[in-house]
Amino acid sequence: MSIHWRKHKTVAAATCRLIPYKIAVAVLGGIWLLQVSVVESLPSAAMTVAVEPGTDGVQRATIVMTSYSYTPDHLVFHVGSPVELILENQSLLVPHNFVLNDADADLHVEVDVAGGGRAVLRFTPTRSGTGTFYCDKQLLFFKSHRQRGMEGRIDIQ
Ligand SMILES: [Cu+2]
Repeated sequence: MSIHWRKHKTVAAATCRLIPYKIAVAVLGGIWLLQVSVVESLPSAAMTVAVEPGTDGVQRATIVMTSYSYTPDHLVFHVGSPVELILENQSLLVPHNFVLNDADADLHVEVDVAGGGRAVLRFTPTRSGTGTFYCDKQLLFFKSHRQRGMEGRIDIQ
C-alpha cells in the first residue's frame, strides 16, 4: 500500500516540475507563430533603387530585412565606386543573412544579421553584371527563407 502511494507522489511531483517548462514552450511558440504570421502577411512591395554616389564618391544604400523579404529588393550600382550597403534586420526573433555569389560581376559576399541587428557591407564593384542575393536561413524542416521569397537582385552598370 505504501509503495503504491510513493509511486503516485513521484509521478505527481514530476508533472508539477514539467508545467513551467510547458508554459514557457507554449508562450515562446505563440510569440514565434504570431511574429511569423503577422509579418508574413504584410505585402512585400518590389522596389528598385538606382544608387548614386554621394559627395564622397561612396554609393550608400540600406536594405531592410523582414520575414521574408528585402526592401528594396533590386539595387543598381555603378562600376568603380565603393559601395556601402547597410543591412537592417527588423525581425526581432528571426536571424537573416545576405548571400551573394556572382561570378559574372565578381561579387562574393555572405553575412549573417541577428534578429534586430544590423551589418555594414563594403565592396567596390570592378565590373558590370547582375547578381542574385538571398537568405539561406531555414528552420528545421520548414521552407528556407529564400523559398518563401527572400531574394533580390543587384545590377552593376
Ligand atoms: Cu532570412
